[in-house]
Parts: sequence; structure tokens; C-alpha cells
Amino acid sequence: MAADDSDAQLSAKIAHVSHIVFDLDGTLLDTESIADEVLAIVLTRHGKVWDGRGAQNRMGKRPLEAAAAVIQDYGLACTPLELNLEVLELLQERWKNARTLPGAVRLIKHFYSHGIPMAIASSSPARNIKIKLCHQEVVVAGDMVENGKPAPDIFLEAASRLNVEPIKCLVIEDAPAGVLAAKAAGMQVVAVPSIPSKDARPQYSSADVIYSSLLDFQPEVWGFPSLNDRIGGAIPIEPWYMGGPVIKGFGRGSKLLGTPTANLPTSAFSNHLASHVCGIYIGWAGLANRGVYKMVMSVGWNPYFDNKEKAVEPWILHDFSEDFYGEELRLIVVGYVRPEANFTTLEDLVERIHEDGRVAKAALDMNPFSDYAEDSYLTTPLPVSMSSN
Ligand code: ADP
Ligand code: RBF
Ligand code: MG
Repeated sequence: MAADDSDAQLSAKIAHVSHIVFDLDGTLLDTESIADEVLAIVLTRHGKVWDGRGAQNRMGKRPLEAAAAVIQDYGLACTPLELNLEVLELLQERWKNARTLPGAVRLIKHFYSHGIPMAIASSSPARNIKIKLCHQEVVVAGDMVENGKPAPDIFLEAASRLNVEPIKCLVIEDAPAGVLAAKAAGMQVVAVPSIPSKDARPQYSSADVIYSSLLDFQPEVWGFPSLNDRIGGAIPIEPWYMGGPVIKGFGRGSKLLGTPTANLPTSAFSNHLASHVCGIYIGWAGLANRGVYKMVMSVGWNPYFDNKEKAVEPWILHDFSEDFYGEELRLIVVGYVRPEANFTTLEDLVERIHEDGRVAKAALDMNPFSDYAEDSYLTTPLPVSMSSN
């Protein structure tokens, strides 16, 4: 099933549920980029280079099973236990840096305010979950059940502690092993791949729906009260600040679509966001010698063009008389509009981009979006040492 199925189509296929079971790592918390950072360090010690290979094999598994996957994927000569000792030492000091993923706090607050019972079913050992979480009513840890994901044990235990039948539970998961475990437990499952990618879909094929982020979750589809927090058509998000030189993109924004996009390198994102974020967003754009403007941007692989590389493409809602490649562009991204979609015709894509532009123009005049226009980040020139080319 595609993320762009209409709500009505989805609702017709889906049985209502009453309880929510969240995975933790990679679903609510961005622990995967911390794990990647640590693996890169450890693999270097073993004379190997971390290249992201095998991330999907490792994700969602318990520590020893994940270590075995890494050993196999990289041909290491140590045992899973040895690898884990090395990894754990580095991880322990980094867990506290884990940030919540976009949309996670919004969803938990929503369910909490409506009294919807929630549980966490995390493959992490109980003592690590304690460090990562402040408070949660029902928590089942990987070391509290016999078999790890993809076995159904952990979700069945969560249902039993929530005192509800598995069929009434909706699982929200980022990892293929977790999706399989939830299905084996007889639950419905929303997959939010923790590293959205062009070709992640086949590994999540048993999920009832795949979203590119928690911001796309529609509670009413599952029989829960809907979220009504859009302002002028956009969902307020924790703002992200990003800046960098305008680079050459695919060369079709102006020519093919009539909506030029001043592409930024993805490295302008923090590590955390570069890997997790996809979709259409609104915000403010600043060019030091020109001014501050409204903007609407697309982040992702442009399904219509099926790009190989992920792109960050802000369309600045202003008519410029010239190109400004190489100039430092500053963005504050403040709202989320929709996931990237595919279209049957180019006109449909163009019409949708203009619709997004209208949403941005109107929403950015409203609180809290309008406040950020004054932020000095948008117009602060780079220090001289960094702007010398
Ligand atoms: P590319 O594929 O190289 O990004 P585009 O056709 O998308 O090319 O054109 C983008 C370029 O056009 C930007 O890098 C910028 O220099 C210029 N430009 C002119 N007007 C705008 C605008 N309103 N928004 C974004 N970029 C613009
Ligand atoms: N491309 C898509 O394939 N699907 C989309 O839903 C989509 N939405 C966009 C929304 C906005 C506001 C902008 C500026 C671009 C969007 N594009 C989308 C990207 C478009 O394909 C891209 O700008 C061209 O590839 C030009 O490089
Ligand atoms: Mg462009």
C-alpha cells in the first residue's frame, strides 16, 4: 500500500484499534544516527569502513543479534559479545544526546490528551530504556521476553500488560524486523522507516501503511480522534536552521516546471535531519545581500522524476531578475505541509507545487510561523574565514 493512498481508501481497509504500541529506537527517538556514528568508529578500529551497508539488517534487533548482523555484513573476525562490549561503551555516553524524531512529541501528546493507552515495546535492554525515557506507563524491554523481534513475543507481552487483545493494538515501528514481529502478533502496523529511502518499500511490504515520517500519521484512519493542529494548512514543527551555498540542482526547476528551486547540499542539515526528513515544508529564506523571503521546499527523491540523490529544494516565493548560485542561503523551516507525491502528468505536479506556494504564502503570515521572519540567522553573513570563495 502506498503512502499516497487517500484517507478514505485507507479507512475502508483498516479495522479500528484502541491501543498504541510504539517502538522506541528509530521510531520515537533518533538513536539510529547515534548508532551509526558509533559503528563508524568501531569499524575503523577493525580496519573496515562504515558505509551504511547492512543498516536494515541491524535495526530493530536486540544487541547481540544486531552485532551478529554487523559481523556478517562487514566480515569481522570478533564475536558478537566482543563487538558489543566495544560498541556499548561508546553508546552509553551518547544516549543522552538522542533527540525525538519529527512528529513524535506531537503524536504522544495527542494520544495522551485523549486518554488513549500507549505502550513501548523496545528491543533495548531495560536499563538503557530507563536512560532514554523519562516516563511511560507500560514498557516492555527486549530482555523481558524470550525471543526478540521479528518474533511476536514483545508485542504480545505489551498487549497483555495493556490488558487488551492484540487485534486492538496499532504498532508504530521503524524497522523491518519490528514490522514482522507486530504482524506475527496479529496487530496492525504503521511503518515509518527510520532512514527513508527510495527503495525501502519492499522490506516493509507487510505493514498496513508506510509513512515517511510521524508527521504523516492520521489518527482518524485508525478510529482515533483526529489531529487539528494545522495552521493555515501547515503543521508547526520544531524549527530547523540550515544554511549553505546555493548549488546546481537537476536543472529542471525553472525550465520544466517554472518554479526554480535554489538547491542546498544535504550536508547543510544536521546529521539527524539529513537522514530522517522527507516531504514538503514551509519557512523563511534569507540571502545576506538581498533580503528575507517566504519559501516552500521539497526534501526527498522527487518521486515524479525518481532521482538517485536526495535533494533539498527551496522555491523562494519572490521574482529575482538573476541567478544566485554560490551565494549563502539561510533557511528556517517552520512547518510541514505534506509528503512527496507522485503525479501522472507534469501539469498536475506543477499545479500542486503552486498550491503548496499558496499555502506557504498564507500560513507564513500567521503565528507561530510569522515570528521567525525577524530571526537574525537569516541575514547574518558568514565569518570572513568561511566565505573566502
Ligand atoms: P537547479 O536545478 O540548478 O537548482 P533551477 O532550474 O531549479 O536550477 O533554478 C534554480 C536557480 O535559479 C537557483 O539556484 C537560483 O540561482 C535561481 N533562482 C531565481 N529565482 C529563484 C527563486 N524564486 N527561487 C529559487 N531559486 C531562484
Ligand atoms: N517532486 C515530486 O516528485 N513530488 C512532489 O510532490 C513534489 N513536490 C514539490 C513541492 C514543492 C514546493 C517544490 C518546490 C518542489 C516539489 N517537487 C516535487 C520537486 C520537483 O520535482 C523539483 O523541484 C524538480 O525536480 C526540479 O529540480
Ligand atoms: Mg533547483
